Amino acid sequence: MLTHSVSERTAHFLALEENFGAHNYHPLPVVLEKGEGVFVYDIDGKRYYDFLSGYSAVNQGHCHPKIIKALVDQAQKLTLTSRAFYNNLLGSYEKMITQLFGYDKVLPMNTGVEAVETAIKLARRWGYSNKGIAENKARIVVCEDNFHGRTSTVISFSTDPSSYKNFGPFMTGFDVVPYNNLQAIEAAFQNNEVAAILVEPIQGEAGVVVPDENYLQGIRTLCDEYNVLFIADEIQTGLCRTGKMLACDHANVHPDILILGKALSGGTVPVSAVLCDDEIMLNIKPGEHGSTYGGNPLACAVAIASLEVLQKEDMAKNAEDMGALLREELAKLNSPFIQTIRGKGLLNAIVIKHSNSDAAWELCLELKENGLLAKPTHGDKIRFAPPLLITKEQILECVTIIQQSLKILA
Ligand code: IF1
Repeated sequence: MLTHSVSERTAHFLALEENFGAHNYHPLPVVLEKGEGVFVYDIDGKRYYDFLSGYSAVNQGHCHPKIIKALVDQAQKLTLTSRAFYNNLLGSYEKMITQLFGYDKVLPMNTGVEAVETAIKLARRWGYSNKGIAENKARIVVCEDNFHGRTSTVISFSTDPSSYKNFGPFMTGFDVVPYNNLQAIEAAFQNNEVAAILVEPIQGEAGVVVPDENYLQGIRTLCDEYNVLFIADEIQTGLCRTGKMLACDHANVHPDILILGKALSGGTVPVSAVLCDDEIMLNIKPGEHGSTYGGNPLACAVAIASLEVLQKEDMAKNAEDMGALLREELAKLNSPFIQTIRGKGLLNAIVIKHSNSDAAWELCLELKENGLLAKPTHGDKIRFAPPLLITKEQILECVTIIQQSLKILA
């Protein structure tokens, strides 16, 4: 077993979090102090490539100057009005994001899971008001190995015991089907109490599971046939991460409800959004849903800048090209320890093959020593998801770091 020592300063910060913070994470032993573009720097000034990007919240790169400028300028004017009053940014942000994604309206929230909860309420409300489902009978189809957040409702339909065990009792009204299986969805849709299906276009937490080419189009077709709403959770896959503005764009599919989060704020403050057309959105009347910070002017300023940066710097194209290069170069390593390389754009993962169940963790410790930060998901998978402005030279340097680090598994 390798022992990776840490500096005294690092040990000091690890101890603070150990002693005074909840133990709801098991972070890599590195203490970060600064971020800029694809790089983060620890408290000893060491530089790392960030291959996690805040779980895809930092698509635009750490502290993107245009996003930070928008944040700082607005922070000195007005940060929060509450929705009891109007503000001068919300309407223009709403116009921009609805026209960009092709929906009538947006409901602004903060964290991703709040947007997922909002989408669930909108779908149920539509089920009762528009589809005629009996009160409290609406069902929503979800997929095995889903990850949509950590509130009590959302973990109610998780299939991962580490997300739901001993957090019951659970919310009812959800039917679980295997991912990437259209027959299972059609079977679930035979129940006319089904109001919607909630799905990740690519399953992120499950280890970047990319479905068959026809999957999303198949869901769209089934939803049209059975009058079921298609809810796409693009919180992790959206905003250029997979090589298109939305992962659904690869399949030319338009969901009925689109959920965005994470990179909508470029990693500054929590900003999420639920987009859909009037037929669905206007079922929620004044006073029936909301949030203290939802749609605050600071969030609007940052979201406008974050969306502008993604478009002006054509980050989808770069994600497409650099992702293809990354997967190609990883394959060329022909490593006996890499079982699978998979992903789309710059949302990628490798599956480690090794007799030691800690191999992925050990590899991540070695990657850290060599200047690249990544973290295992579900034991043997390591997500490789750098900020979308990474260059070809940087990708090649990172592949060399990965190649060098794999040697510790021998
Ligand atoms: C953690 C995972 C990733 C998400 C999708 C909704 C949410 C997320 C597709 C909720 C959030 C985050 C949560 C964070 C780690 C990270 C994560 F490992 F948990 F699953 F990215 F894969 N839908 N994902 O990925 O958004 O409320 O967090 O803003 O909980 O450890 P949130």
